[in-house]
Amino acid sequence: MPKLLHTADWQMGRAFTRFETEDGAALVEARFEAIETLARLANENKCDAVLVAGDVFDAQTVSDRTIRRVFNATTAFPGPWVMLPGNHDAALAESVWTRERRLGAVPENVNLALEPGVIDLELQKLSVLCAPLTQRNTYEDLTEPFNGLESPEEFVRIGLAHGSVQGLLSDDIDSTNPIAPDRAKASKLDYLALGDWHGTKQINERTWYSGTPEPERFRNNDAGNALIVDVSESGAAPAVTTIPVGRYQWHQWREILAVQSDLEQLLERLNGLPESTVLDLRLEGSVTLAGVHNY
Ligand SMILES: [Mn+2]
Repeated sequence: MPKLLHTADWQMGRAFTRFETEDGAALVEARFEAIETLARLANENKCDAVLVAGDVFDAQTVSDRTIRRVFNATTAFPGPWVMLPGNHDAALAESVWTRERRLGAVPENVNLALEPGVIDLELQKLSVLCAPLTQRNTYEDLTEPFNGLESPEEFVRIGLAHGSVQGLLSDDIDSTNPIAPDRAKASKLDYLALGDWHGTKQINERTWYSGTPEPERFRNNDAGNALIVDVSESGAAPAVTTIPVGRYQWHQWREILAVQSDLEQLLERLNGLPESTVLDLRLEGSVTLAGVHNY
């Protein structure tokens, strides 16, 4: 009865330069904490494996320190991790992943899917079919070879990929890194774990985007979650549970102030926000300055 934790799009090493230095640093810290939270969640839910569907790192050039901290943060979950290169951390001949290996930073229980193919987790009876990006952009569907990949019959068959499901997400016409919407069915996958879309999104019964665990933009719909995927046996429909893990909530407010009470209501809403809020507030309109006009 394999149970998985599905996550993606950590974008580690991203700098938040548009913010004040200390605020940006807090957002960076939150991303490391998110990995620790995921590891803890995998333990609490007795997961058999953690799958990271690409863009673990924001860039090939992240610091050695970031690399070490990422793998340190994973140590709380001693079971197998499978990490897939995405477009930001593609498995180039020389990449962030080859640097990690040279640094000796990758723990033994972390599997790096640097080449297309199957990673069999014997103990967990799991076959993970991997479609890593080996360049930043491709116009081929890298999950297409899944159709021809064999896996042991009694093993649960899981796909792991990073890109755009065609025809379902907005503005994806001719988009790079395409993925066929019916891939899970065509390749007889029990579940297809996807990354690249930063919000949590179900594509069909067996195909989901987990979204990023810690929001980092104002416009990612339903970001800040991880998915717990329970496949009772090979062929059974997966039970997928969305677990909120994000620390900061990002809001974008566009407010029009017309009368005095609009301002009062806005102040009330601002006071009601939790401390862990990132708010982009833009105001329009005009109000009198309360108490100034009484002469
Ligand atoms: Mn991506």
